[in-house]
Amino acid sequence: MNIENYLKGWKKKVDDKLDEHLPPEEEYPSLLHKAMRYTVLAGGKRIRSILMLTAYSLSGGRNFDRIMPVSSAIELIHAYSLIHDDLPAMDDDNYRRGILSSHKKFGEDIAILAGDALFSHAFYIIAHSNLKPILKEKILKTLTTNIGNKGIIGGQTEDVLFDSSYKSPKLLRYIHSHKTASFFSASCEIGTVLAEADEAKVLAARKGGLLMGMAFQIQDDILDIEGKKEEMGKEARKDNNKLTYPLIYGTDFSKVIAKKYSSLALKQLKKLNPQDKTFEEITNFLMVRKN
Ligand code: GRG
Repeated sequence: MNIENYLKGWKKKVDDKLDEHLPPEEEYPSLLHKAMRYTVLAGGKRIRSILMLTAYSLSGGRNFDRIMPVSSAIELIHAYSLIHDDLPAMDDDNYRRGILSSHKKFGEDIAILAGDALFSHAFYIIAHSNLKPILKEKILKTLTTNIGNKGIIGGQTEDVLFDSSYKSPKLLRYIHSHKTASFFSASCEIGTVLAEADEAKVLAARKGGLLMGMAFQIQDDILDIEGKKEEMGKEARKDNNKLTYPLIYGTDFSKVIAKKYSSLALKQLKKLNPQDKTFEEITNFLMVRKN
């Protein structure tokens, strides 16, 4: 299998569904809808969705049409977190996905509202999907556990509160596992839940996703140091006041740690389908990514 074609193929399907699920620009209030579509459709690897879809497929799921709304919901929540993360009160970033960040394009007021609207639209899409009620309930539990105070927002809170006089490895692990890895964990877990896989597989997906998310965020920290703006679609060297793996362990050792997390992730994710190599290929791809 050619992993780049695999990722491209899924990205196209995810993008098409997003286009369908987002309100049209002309619909009143038009500026809000323009801003919602602007960041979501600007690009993005769609990696969380692809992990969900891969976990679903490797756990025996076949009804992709039915579950695609969940991929849209995942991407809308992710885009919401990016828009809010870029705001001056957070990371204050001017660029995202190769274009001006939402608040630079539309102003802070509309960017905040677009983020909020994307967040609620994600749940609207799940609520209106054709999934069985029990599956809706299960995935909502997983999603809300991982994106709220016990997940992304908890991690983001410690990220913004970081004070350079307290460089603790334990705090670093808390920030990375919550700010980023919890959403990876939720995405993999949701794939297995939608495929109605057994508990052992659901647990393996949850653990494997978390470990993969750790590797991903460490790689993100390294890219901030070594990456190029044109390739990343956002400014580099923005993490100077952040608690990162390179800050505590240096760049070279951070690469070793990221590899270790990747191989631990793979050990778990392999349990969904031991013969299949897709997760191995995705993990390798993520380790050499340039954005
Ligand atoms: C929306 C739940 C929620 C929270 C709002 C602002 C905030 C609170 C959280 C920020 C969390 C955040 C943005 C973490 C960074 C994670 C990260 C590495 C983002 C980049 O993800 P990629 O590389 O981006 O997958 P693309 O553009 O490819 O989708």
